[in-house]
Amino acid sequence: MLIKKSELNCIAAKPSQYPSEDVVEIAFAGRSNVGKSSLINLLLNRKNLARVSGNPGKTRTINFYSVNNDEFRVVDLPGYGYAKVSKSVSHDWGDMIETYLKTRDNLAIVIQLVDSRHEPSAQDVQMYEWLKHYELDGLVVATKSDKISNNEWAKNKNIIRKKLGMEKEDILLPVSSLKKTGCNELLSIIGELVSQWHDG
Ligand SMILES: Nc1nc2c(ncn2[C@@H]2O[C@H](COP(=O)(O)OP(=O)(O)O)[C@@H](O)[C@H]2O)c(=O)[nH]1
Ligand SMILES: [Mg+2]
Repeated sequence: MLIKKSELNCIAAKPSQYPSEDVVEIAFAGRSNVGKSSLINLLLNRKNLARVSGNPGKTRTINFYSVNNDEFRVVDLPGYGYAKVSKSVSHDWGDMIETYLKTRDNLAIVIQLVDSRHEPSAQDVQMYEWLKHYELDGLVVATKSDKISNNEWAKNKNIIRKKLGMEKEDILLPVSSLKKTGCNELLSIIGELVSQWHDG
């Protein structure tokens, strides 16, 4: 998959603000600070398309990016689990994500990000359960893989799979936005999904 062009398409807080459903969407979900913006910037080959946050928990919107003149969209879902937001705000985010998941006919998959160093949180588990429920699961990316050794990863990948309840055929892919590892694999999986979608 060659990324020739990417641009912000739309910022939405509610469904009436979503863009049209005629372009296939690949969404990214994960807790705040997991490295979602860094990964999107790297994949889309843009330094500052998605903002890398020194101020986690600020994004309360769903951001849609158009790639290759609407060949597909990348959708940045609000980060969850930031400790310093109130219960009600955190509830809004859950609502916002679930509303998107359940209403979006052009959504091919949600790529869930978890930190390669840690056991998934209760909210990570909840998120993966939603994805399974809406049949949008199957691809989990473990971020910041530069921060752990191969030995630790060998251990952590089993912990992550087990805690999320991933099926054998589900993919768990370690990536590092810092070292730029795992990104070509991820792009080729995305390319495959996008072409499957275009082939109907
Ligand atoms: N070491 C390392 N740090 C990363 C990586 N990806 C993101 N970070 C750092 O993690 C923090 C959160 O990243 P950001 O992309 O804003 O996360 P988001 O809140 O999920 O969008 C920033 O300080 C990034 O520089 C990575 O692959 N390796
Ligand atoms: Mg972000």
